[in-house]
Order: sequence, then C-alpha cells, then structure tokens
Amino acid sequence: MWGIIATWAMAYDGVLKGSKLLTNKNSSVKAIEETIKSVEDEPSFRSVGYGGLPNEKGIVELDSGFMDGDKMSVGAVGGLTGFKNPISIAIKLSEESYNNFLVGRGAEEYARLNGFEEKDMAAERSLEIWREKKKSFSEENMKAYDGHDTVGVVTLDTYGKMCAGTSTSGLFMKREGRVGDSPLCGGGFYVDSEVGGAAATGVGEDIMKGCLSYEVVRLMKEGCHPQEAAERAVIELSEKLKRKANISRDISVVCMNNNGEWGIGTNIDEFSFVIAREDMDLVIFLAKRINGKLEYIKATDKWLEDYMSKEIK
Ligand code: SD4
Repeated sequence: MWGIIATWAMAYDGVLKGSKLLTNKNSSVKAIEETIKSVEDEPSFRSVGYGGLPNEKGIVELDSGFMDGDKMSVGAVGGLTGFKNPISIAIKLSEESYNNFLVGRGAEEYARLNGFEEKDMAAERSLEIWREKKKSFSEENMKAYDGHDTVGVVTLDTYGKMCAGTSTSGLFMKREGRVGDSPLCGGGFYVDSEVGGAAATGVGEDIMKGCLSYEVVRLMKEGCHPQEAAERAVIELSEKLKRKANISRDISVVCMNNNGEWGIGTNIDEFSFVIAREDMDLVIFLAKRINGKLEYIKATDKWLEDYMSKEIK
C-alpha cells in the first residue's frame, strides 16, 4: 500500500506528481522531494519557495526539513536565501553524519559547494505585497498572514518506507533570522516507518511548544488511529496554550500511519489538505468543525477556483 498526505490545497499538483511516482514503485524520498519541489517552484504560492513572502527586511528566507523514517535520518535548512529548492538541500543534509541542520550563510555555502541551483526567490508580486503590508504592520498585531502556509508532506511507498518533509518561507514579516517549526524535527515534521509520520502548519511559535509532529507519532505508536492522534495532539496543545499563555494561534497537522491510514488535526475553521492512496484517487478535502465535530468535505471546483484566485492575486 502506498500513500501520501499533504497540507493545503496548493499541494495538489505536487501530490499528483508524488502519487504517480509512488504508483510506479519509486521511493518515498523521491516522491516527497518531487511533491515539495513542485510547490516550491510555483510562483503563485506566496508562502513556499519561489515567490514566498519576505521577512521584515524584504528578504525571502526559507526553511525546510526532511526525515527518512527507515534510517531516522534528518536534514534541515533555516533562513536560507537564494536557492531554488530548499527541500533538496534538506534531503542531501540528511545523508551527512554531522551538521544535519544548517542555517543562513552556512546553509548557503553547503548548497553552493554541493551544486544546488541558485535563484533569486523574491518574485515581484510578493515584494509588492510586502511593500503594501510594511506600511500597516507593527509587531503588536503580528499574526500569520492570511494564506501563508507551509507545505508539509508524509509519504509511504510500496516498500513500507515513510518520509516526512516541509518547506516554507515562514511567517510573513518575520524578523530577520527567525526560524519557525518547519525545519525542526519533532515540531514541523517527524516520521518513523515502524509507526507513521506527521507534518505541521500554522504558527511555528506555538507548534514547537508541543513538539507537535512527534506527539502525533507518539500517540499513533501508543495505538491511536491517525485521526485520533492528530486531533488529540492539536486540541490538547491548543487548550494548554489557552490555559497557560492565554492565547492559542493557528495549528494544523496531517499524518499517516504505516498502513496508509491517515488523519488531520486543526484548530482553525477551515483547513484544506490533499490525500492520495493506492486504493483512493487524489482528493482535496476541507476539514471543518461542524457542531463541535471535525468533518471532511470534498473541495468543489468552485472552492478550488476561489482558492487559486486568492493565491494568485
Ligand atoms: C512557520 N509554520 O514558520 C510556519 C508557517 C506556516 O501556516 O506554516 N504557516 O511558523
């Protein structure tokens, strides 16, 4: 059984590519890399890769993380500028014995030495949005900018190998050097092929407090169905933050176990995700809380059209 699950509808084309690779018995690593690269390369998505939204100084700083659930190897980059595909660099870093998580200049030097493609990742449209927002923005009202989302993916291949990965430009107007949960193993992503994997999106400052992706995998290991694991982990973290810090911001997570069973958790009104499995065609679902219960609704063409026009605007 192969399977793939990803955060946000923007991952649709990527998941399509990934699922074709998995159907053709390619590895989880290849599938996750191509899935995430596809989102990174698409300029209309303003929160990942090329065209990602800049930090407060107008620079696009990218974060990405990768984990191989067979080897328990991890690679990650933080605050990376000027390279086309952060996920490929994270995967390469996971093959090193030391220095698996590199940031800023060190990450860029590593990428250059290893021949990764360089590219100015700031698209004109994202700089325009940045200029508009800069005028009204102050730290007091800092919140995850609408539509600012991380691509987080979990893959299971026909050999039973699982991987998890993320890629993001992080929070819009973040401070220079700010790194969120996305490249943090255990926070933004985690996978163990003996159990399953998870990947998160939302406000990194909150997600990392709950080591959210690890917590989801831990609950699956204890026997929870992925849906219960994801929902419990998000709700418990969110409730705890409300109780102890008086505020809980956007948190969502997708997960899959090594049987291809999947689940999601979210504390926002509508969270979209993409799923494909050997026995199930690719679907974009919207998770909505209806009368306190999380329900999945298939995204309609009209919904998708609106979503895309919002992204491209
Ligand atoms: C971060 N988790 O840098 C990322 C941003 C994100 O939906 O996923 N936003 O905190």
